[in-house]
Amino acid sequence: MSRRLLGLAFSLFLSASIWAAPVIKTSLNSGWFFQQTDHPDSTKWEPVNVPHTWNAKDAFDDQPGYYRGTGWYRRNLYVDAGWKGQKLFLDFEGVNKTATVFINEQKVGEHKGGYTAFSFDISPYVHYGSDNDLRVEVSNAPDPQIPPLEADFTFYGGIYRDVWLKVDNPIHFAFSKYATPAVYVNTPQVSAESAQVKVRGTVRNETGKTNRLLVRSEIFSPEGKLVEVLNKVFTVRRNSDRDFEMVSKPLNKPQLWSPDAPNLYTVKTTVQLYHSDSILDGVESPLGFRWFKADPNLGFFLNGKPLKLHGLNRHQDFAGLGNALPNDLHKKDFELIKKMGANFVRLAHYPQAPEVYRECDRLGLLVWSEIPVVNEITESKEFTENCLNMQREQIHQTYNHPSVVMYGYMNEVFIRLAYAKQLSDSVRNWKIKNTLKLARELDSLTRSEAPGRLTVMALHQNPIYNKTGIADIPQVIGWNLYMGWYGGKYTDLGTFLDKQHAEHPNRCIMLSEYGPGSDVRLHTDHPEVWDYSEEYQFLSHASYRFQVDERPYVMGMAAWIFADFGSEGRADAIPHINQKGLVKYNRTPKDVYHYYQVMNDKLPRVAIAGTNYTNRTYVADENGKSKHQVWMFTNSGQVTLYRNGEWINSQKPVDGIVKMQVPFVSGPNKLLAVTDMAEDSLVVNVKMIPRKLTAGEFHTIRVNVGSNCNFHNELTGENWIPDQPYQPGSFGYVGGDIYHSVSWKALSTQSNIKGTDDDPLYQTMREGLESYRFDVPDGCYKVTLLFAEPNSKAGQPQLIYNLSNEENEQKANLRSFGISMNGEHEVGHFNLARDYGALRAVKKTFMVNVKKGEGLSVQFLPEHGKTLLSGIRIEKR
Ligand code: GCB
Repeated sequence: MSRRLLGLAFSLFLSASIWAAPVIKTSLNSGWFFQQTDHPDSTKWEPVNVPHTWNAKDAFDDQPGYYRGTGWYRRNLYVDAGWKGQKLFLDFEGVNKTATVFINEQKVGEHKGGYTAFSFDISPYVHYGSDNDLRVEVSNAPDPQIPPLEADFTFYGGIYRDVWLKVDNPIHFAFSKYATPAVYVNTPQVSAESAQVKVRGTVRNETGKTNRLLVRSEIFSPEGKLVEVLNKVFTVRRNSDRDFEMVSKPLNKPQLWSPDAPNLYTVKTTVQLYHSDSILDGVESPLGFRWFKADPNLGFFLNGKPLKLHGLNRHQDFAGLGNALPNDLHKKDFELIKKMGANFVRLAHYPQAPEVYRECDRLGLLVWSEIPVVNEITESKEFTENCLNMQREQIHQTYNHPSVVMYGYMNEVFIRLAYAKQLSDSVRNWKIKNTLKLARELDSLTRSEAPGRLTVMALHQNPIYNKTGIADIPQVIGWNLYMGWYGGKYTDLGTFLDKQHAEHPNRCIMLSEYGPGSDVRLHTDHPEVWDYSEEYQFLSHASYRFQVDERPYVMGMAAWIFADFGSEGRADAIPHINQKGLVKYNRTPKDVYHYYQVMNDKLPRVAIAGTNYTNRTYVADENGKSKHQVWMFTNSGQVTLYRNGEWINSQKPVDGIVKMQVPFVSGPNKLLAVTDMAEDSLVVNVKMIPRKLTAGEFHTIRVNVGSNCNFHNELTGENWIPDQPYQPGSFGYVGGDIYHSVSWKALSTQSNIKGTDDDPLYQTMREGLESYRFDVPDGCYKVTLLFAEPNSKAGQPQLIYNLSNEENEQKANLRSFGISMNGEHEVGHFNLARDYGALRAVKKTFMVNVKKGEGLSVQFLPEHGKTLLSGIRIEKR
């Protein structure tokens, strides 16, 4: 053959086939009807579309618990007469947590586990050219055989991910097992010089005839150029499966995939009858050329170079929607994560929607994906089988995504055992033995199903994992460390990590969770643990960041957590929500998000903290100004700050943070932070209360009693300023102590205060105070006092073992006191628990005339137990 002809043959060989998806794949998200019941009643169907959950509201209301039971879905499915002879599949991307599918009242199949996809062949059950009744019985009821058994997140029930109908040729890729994409792509050899691609899969021939088939994989570059074609011809006997495998020749200088350059190739694999042009089935797979490893001393490597993993964990729910998110919202999350400069995401604590993995491939985010074996296991064959099956499903469903580098299978699996003090040694040892057995099975399954990926497990801070040896099973250990929140100080992190590294020098470790809770309504100049201020949150994150970066052996860190998320049993500053997010539940960034954005940027940057706190109320000093902290984040050497054009200070950052005292003035304060290459500005509007309350005109003052924080009500715009001891001429408390929750040693009740959305105002309080004083000018005042009885058991019948103490117990639980205003007795026997119940927001308003320059004094007169106050507002009438 002449050279020219050879060249022509080659270019023909490399030309893309006319590739149109041969299958019909259509979404079935619309037109469903739903009933929250065990036994559907034909009159009570409510129209819904999926994604749908039945817990979007009840997991956030004041009633404890949320519906965990059965829900029924139904919809009509018209099946085209022309589809006769084709194969029909129903694909569910995720139903929490068991699903039983029926067509025309016949059971088609059942799936266990709420976070992986499943697919059923419905061809034998449908009537062609006619309507069909599709029903799905879903349950999120507790089931000891299906993980997760319990965890710090809400188990929303429902068909909460997309549903698809696929109409396929009887000769097709065998995808229904584990609902896989059916074609597996990997790179048996890859370097910057060259790479080979392996494509394997299974073809199913359901025609009843033996067929000779051609499977063809076309590899397209990120620019869409066809770079390689693989062909395989083979015979598949009737009604049987046949595996195939093709390996490419080395491809020269592949464009590598990485967080900085997520070059994504595409592999389009088709099957056709040999000697026929028409394609019977086709699958598109992502392909990234990358390689990685973990080293116990040098951390994580990607494409031969060390890469510190900087990222976060992500739960899948969203304010108002529960877990039923449209893909657009999943996408938006990952764009925000990328914009923060993260290169790593841990999908906690379960496999997430297919769209999530696609986004991570596209954006260049390295992924740790895991199955939800959280806190404890059930020691049973069925539980083990369900775990193994989930891990198989997860791996098969996400195998082709270059973003996935780690597969996890347990999170803090000994946390219940570590706290179960009453267990006998033999029961404890038995549980440990069984948990280790499950870990080994899951680990070896993962290694064999996903060679090349790293196996990983996350641990809580407890010696049990090292003592039992479970921490030696996976290839990577993630530590979930909350020093500076659940105990210790945030500066303790490095010491702990160094000790682990010294004692286990061959172990690859990373920080898989860390971080305190915060509420954008709470701000302070004096951050403290458990105050939920944004300031405490970013200070601890910054310290952690630097402690990890200083240690090359730590592979990286994943903050807990990208966004606030639903955890029904919690009582953070917003009940039912875990508020450790870097962004709010609705994705509004918190300061700490901007901190990471600055630190992750390769270009010089500076950002002023306080974007959620631009309208402030301050108490002026004798010069009419008010000095407060301004915090700035920078990756540069020095920051200079100006306020309304006036130089304030120049300073170097510590852990990426610069803190300056700024004398704020009444009205707008334009802050401008400047580094040699970057700047940022923020306008802070200040309402000034004169220090001497009689100076100037007095309007209103609101105090967040018992708290170091300003509380900002987002609806009314009101600020409740931090508490202070009484200062003559001004205001403050007299006597008493800050209330501390006994169980949490926290500054607040850590309880849901019913009847309000301003929980933080009521959660913090002073106990035992004698009075609250305001040296206000004469006049008529409306005084509003805020209270909540923090003792959840107060007022309830008590189980009293020691009868002789009965009277004392009752008195302790039923505190009562009197209230007087400037010596005028207003209320006696004020008894919160008796009159309102515990943990209820109570407001009491009084009108008071202040005369003769005596100021206003609210006195609390103890009768039983300690007096109490959560907040106080004084308004001049
Ligand atoms: C953890 C858990 C995570 C919790 C988190 C927390 O260690 O792995 O599921 O949500 O702590 O906020 O306490």
